[in-house]
Amino acid sequence: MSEEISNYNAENIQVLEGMEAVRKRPAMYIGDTGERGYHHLVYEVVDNSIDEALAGYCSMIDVIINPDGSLTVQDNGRGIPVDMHPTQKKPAIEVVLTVLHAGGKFDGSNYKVSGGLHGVGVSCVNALSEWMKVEVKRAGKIHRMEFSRGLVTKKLEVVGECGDETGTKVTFFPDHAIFSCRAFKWEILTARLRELAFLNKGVTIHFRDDEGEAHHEETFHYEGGIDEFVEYLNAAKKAISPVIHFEGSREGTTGTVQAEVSLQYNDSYSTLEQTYCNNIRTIEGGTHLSGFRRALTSTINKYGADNKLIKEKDNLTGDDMREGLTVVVSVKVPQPQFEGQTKTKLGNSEVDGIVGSIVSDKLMTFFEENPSVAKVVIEKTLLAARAREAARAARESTRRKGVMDGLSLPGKLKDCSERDPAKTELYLVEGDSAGGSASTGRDRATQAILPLRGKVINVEKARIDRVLANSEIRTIITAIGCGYGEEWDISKARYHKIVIMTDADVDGAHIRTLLLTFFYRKMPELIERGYVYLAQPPLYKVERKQKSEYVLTDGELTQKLLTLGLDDFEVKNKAGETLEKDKAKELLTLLAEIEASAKMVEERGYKAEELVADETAQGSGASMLRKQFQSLSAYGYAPNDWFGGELKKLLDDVRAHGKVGLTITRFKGLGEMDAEELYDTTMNPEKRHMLRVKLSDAVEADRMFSLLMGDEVEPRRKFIEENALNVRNLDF
Ligand code: 28F
Repeated sequence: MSEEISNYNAENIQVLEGMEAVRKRPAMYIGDTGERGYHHLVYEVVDNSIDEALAGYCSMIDVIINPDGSLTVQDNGRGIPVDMHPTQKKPAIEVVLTVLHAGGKFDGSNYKVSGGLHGVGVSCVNALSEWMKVEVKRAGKIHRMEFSRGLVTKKLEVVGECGDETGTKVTFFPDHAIFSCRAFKWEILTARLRELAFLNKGVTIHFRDDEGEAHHEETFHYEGGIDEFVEYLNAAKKAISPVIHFEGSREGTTGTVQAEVSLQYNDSYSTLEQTYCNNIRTIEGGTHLSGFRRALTSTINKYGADNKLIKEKDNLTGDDMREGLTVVVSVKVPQPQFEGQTKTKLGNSEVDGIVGSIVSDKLMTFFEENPSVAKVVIEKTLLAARAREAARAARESTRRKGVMDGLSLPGKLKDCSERDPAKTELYLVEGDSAGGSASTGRDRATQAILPLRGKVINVEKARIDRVLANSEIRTIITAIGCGYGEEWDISKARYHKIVIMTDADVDGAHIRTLLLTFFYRKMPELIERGYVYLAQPPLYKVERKQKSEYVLTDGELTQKLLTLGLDDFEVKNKAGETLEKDKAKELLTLLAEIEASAKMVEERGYKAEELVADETAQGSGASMLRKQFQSLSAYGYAPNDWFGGELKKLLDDVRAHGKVGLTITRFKGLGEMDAEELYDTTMNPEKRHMLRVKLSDAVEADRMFSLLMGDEVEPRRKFIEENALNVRNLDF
């Protein structure tokens, strides 16, 4: 008894209180207990390995999603010390893993951020994990400790020898009693691991997913660091300058401030600025960005004036100089101050001057040594300025004619009577006939209709003056009411829901994509605030004995018909045993999916049967088919039961049985529904299924739009080639 009591000394109570504090208010430490917080756990552990790499002791980091859903991070650093901690009277490894914020910077340079979301330390991950196992290789021995919800369940012990190998391995399983998220997502982790590899040149991060059936694997390693990051961001754009790289460091008030900038101009009209502090993405910008922008503007103006490329009257703006610019700014700041709504704005005022002086010195030198590049950049800037002036002139003149300003709305807008934008919705409807039905069927108090006749311009490839020359675009700008460019003011939005309503066919998809490109490139704040929606009109109407139902997608129709078809239908497995209802439904759904995959690979000129037989066949179609036939084996069936026709016949019979007594109408377009149907299925707030457009990852979104909408044909073809097979359209 006395032993236990003495164990509960001050340190242990501090640990207990710390763990308890984290588990009581987890969102305070990791942001939220949803998907973001769940993945934030991984970044906390990986950051320790990155710090060990920054200190120069680690070159390889492995991240593995394990089959049981736990996640392992392993590095080949020095290994967390296992000797007794001088003051805490327990091994250093236990201190690092159980005392809040105990990690800190190991080699004195305190770039690790404290407080807020960034750098809460691996002890928080421990507190929020159902279990955690840590293995350290150090001084020839393998040491291990285990924890549950932050508390020691297995004391430190030597479990083996490791020769001269060193490193740290942490495996953890998040506590599902705390998190609503249930699994790690490949796309989320790859985006951040790739970003970390770009930001820490030379580090190798190997990522493997052993849980999903897809068995993803990818290695990130960039000797070129953020230069390669800029190339990656510009992959689908046409470069018009080389990648220009600056770096330097200056003494700040809290230690050395390091700054690194890579930039490249491309022929697009958009600007991409990715800024980081201590590897943290500063989405809201801050003093490193303002320093960069100021230096870019002053250097271009100075070089342009000295070399007679710019005249006084050109009055160029910063925006003009950033048209077509992709830039990555990465600074390392001891004790950074994060401000702003989401604590992602760098506040240290001295960083502005430090970045500014590094960039202006080195950019001026670059221009002087590369006059042809300087000329290209300045000419592009001048064109941007002229286009901006032309747009402003056009706006002025139309304002004088009273067409564009808020007072007189475009004729074809069928506005609603409600004035509070929080209650009103604007439907951008493809075509006059659908526009007519929508206008007839709508709720006139809260729903406005704007029929779109012509094609919307592809803004990815057009400068501001040509964008505003497009009448559809002008009408949309006027209807929304926020103005444009320099005059943009989100508080003037006349609706807080802008709904894109197009046909479910290829033309509809194209118009929808053009509108999304316009909003993403020219009115991003509408998307950031969640004002933009996609209407989901039904694809089918299913009628049976005077009762009619609307079905949104092919997949849903498949499920409905399988349920109906299986009603009194006996399905057996290979061994001849009758399958109970939901097993039978699972099998038939699998057969429908196999049919769709086989059809898709055959459309691409492959023979499905050969792909399945050839273990080495690459490509998403082959791996999908192999996976599906693996699932089929659970029912005792083999591929030739499908290719031989037996299972295909079963699927056809169940389908036919499901359709008995049904009338299935496929809607070719919105115009085929009458006003009441269109309202009831797609606009009625009680029954509709609208999708809200949100930007999960700005880096990927920018790449996607330039890939799909940009000028470069080859990258687009490659992207579609790789991703087309993931498009699921179960034809029934
Ligand atoms: C998979 C996660 O956590 N790697 C880590 C080290 C290395 C040291 C360290 C970590 C010193 C006393 C605070 C080793 N030798 N990967 C990791 N690698 N922590 S975490 O030291 C902890 C500090 O407590 C380390 C010499 N100095 C530092």
